[in-house]
Amino acid sequence: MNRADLIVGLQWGDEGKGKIVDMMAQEYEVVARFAGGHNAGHTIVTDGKKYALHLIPSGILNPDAVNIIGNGVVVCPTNLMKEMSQFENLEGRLWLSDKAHLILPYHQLVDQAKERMRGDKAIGTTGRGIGPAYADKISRSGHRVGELKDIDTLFEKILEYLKQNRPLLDAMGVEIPDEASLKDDLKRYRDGLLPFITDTTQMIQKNLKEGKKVLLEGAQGTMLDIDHGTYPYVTSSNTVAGGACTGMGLSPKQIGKVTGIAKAYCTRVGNGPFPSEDFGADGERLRQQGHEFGTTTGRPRRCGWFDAVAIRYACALNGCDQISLMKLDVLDGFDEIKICTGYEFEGEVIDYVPYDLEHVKPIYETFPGWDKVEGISEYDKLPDSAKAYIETIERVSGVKVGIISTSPDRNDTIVRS
Ligand code: 2SA
Ligand code: MG
Repeated sequence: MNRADLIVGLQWGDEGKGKIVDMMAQEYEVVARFAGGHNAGHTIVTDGKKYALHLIPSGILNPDAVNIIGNGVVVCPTNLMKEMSQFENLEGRLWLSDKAHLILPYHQLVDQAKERMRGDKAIGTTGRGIGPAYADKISRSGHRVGELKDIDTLFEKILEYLKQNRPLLDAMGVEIPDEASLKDDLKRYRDGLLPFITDTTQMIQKNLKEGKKVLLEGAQGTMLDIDHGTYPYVTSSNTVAGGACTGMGLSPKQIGKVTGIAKAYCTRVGNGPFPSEDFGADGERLRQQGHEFGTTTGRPRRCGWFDAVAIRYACALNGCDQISLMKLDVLDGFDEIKICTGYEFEGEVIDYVPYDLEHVKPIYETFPGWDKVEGISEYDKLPDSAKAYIETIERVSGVKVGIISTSPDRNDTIVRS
């Protein structure tokens, strides 16, 4: 029996998972998503053509790979179908779990209404209906992809749901879509998605048994995990390695090599604690040099220094075998580079992530910078100061930095054996 390799984000998302997943997807026969929804996203450019991926796994660009959207994902049919329209001949190459939950039009409206009601305490969600769809799943009033097989029954169930929730929806100012358009939507979803719906739990188990190479593609990052992240400023799913088991139908023993993706500095979109955020010129420079604007919503990302305390925590939670350090070239030209190696919390120095990350103060170690690492693809060619930086990350996290990226280009990647 083979085991499935896993890629997870170690920070607040946008670590650059896309580049590594895209590179690795070429070598795998099955690529699967296990959590999140179309709040995730990256753009892949191949042969001069640009593809925007939010829900479809990156293996779609490998003509020999099978792609699975697992049960732990929340699926907005409209967005999935739009994404699918970028590709031809998807039948047999893309599968959608019958147990995945649907994001229906009212979920997005509820997401946005709740954010408005929170005012300056807003989470800063992507406004895609992710939270409300997961909330319905957990409170056992959600609807699953498999229900699209019988849309008359699904239609009745949704009407009943809307009836029961009407007072709440009215209070939030959510306008419920009319019945005729709801019925049309459901027909559209069924016609577009039915050929792709299957029991993906059986499928993944069978693939592993047959010795196929399986890659699991995480979304967002560890610090956005519903349990282990900076709650309530998190997304609504388990983004950590454990989420790959529940969100795919795998046992912990079926997880193979775990690669944690981390950016050489730190970013976050949306609100919530971010101890090593830099509000000054350095933060602005990271944003400009790193083009730190969200791919899904275009929002400018908050920027700051590498947080080694958070990385150590993330490596432990995910069982990382290696770190893939991304965007090292963005630090090119800085005179000094900082790493947060501890927190000051309630008058004490701590080296772990506490319950309340809002009130910690970062403690930094400062390193000399370097001129340029952009485009370097051999470890030995890195400047000594860059090596010292990487080795500090290894020392603090206790995990080897096995991959280093020095530009968006696939070729500009250092793979250490
Ligand atoms: P939501 O919409 O309920 O999930 O929002 C809750 C919080 O989660 C944050 N969030 C994200 N932060 C960074 N990147 C995200 N997606 C990446 C992208 C994809 C990736 O490039 O768009 O790296 O996997 C993402 N999705 C959700 C959001 O800002 C809120 O703080
Ligand atoms: Mg991204």
